[in-house]
Amino acid sequence: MNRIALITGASSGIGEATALLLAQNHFDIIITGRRNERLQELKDKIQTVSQAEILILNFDIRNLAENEAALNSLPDKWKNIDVLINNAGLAAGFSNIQDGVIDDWERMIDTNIKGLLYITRLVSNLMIKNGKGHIINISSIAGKETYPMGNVYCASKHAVQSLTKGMRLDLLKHGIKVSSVSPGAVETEFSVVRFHGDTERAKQVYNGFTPLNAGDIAETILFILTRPAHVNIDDILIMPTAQAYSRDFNRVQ
Ligand code: NDP
Ligand code: 8X3
Repeated sequence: MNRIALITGASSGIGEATALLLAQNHFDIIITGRRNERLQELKDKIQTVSQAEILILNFDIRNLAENEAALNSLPDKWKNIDVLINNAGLAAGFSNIQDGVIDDWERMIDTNIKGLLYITRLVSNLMIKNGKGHIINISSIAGKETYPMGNVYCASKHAVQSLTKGMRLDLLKHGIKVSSVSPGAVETEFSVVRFHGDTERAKQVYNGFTPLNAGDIAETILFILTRPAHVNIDDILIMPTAQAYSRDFNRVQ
């Protein structure tokens, strides 16, 4: 019997690659995000490569009422969520603290921290009722180090690290596993979003070295999910070979 995974932010990047991989590894999947057409395309793609059942929940994770309505809309069978992958997130902007754009700050805090909390509260209650579960939070090297002009994004990912520990402690007595994955540079739509659609600037982030790709993170998540029942992977820090610190790269010019 397939396990059920709910992946937030499955319409691109790490979330999309994870949905594809888990669907080929005995999971039925709830895919979520704001771009419904992307989710529909992903569902169609998955169904050409696997027998997995896919359910789309199309909502903005920043909105508590939308989170509640989406989870309440689940048919009973889909409420047996075994795995929650808290992946939806973004960096918006790259500026010194004194020049920060308030709307960018709010989008990062509302998505990366508050959205993650909203859905975790809802799904962890279902997991407690079901007596099992595993939550994987997608953190970042930015959750372990703070780099110049990364201020609010780094703070939001430090919050994810702290919340991972908080969840692990509070859910311990319920037998629910909690893990985090902390990647360095992964080439997805992340930098295009960070630079507000400036694709040229986004490309420069990955100039001269081979970044991680979304599939690398999906494989790491699958590894975490396929450990025996008595093993909890608390955190994995995964970096490109050519990146040793958040701003230290071995670039070939
Ligand atoms: P992408 O931009 O490719 O994907 C981000 C996903 O998050 C999209 O599916 C997007 O869906 C979803 N999302 C963003 N805002 C919302 C929202 N308000 N409501 C619902 N869904 C939302 O980037 P990545 O795949 O790289 O990012 C995934 C996670 O990985 C993020 O948490 C990011 O911080 C983290 N990360 C990324 C790294 C990288 O270098 N790329 C490195 C370390 C961590 P939609 O727009 O359709 O709503
Ligand atoms: C994304 C990686 O280094 O741009 O979390 O913050 S970084």
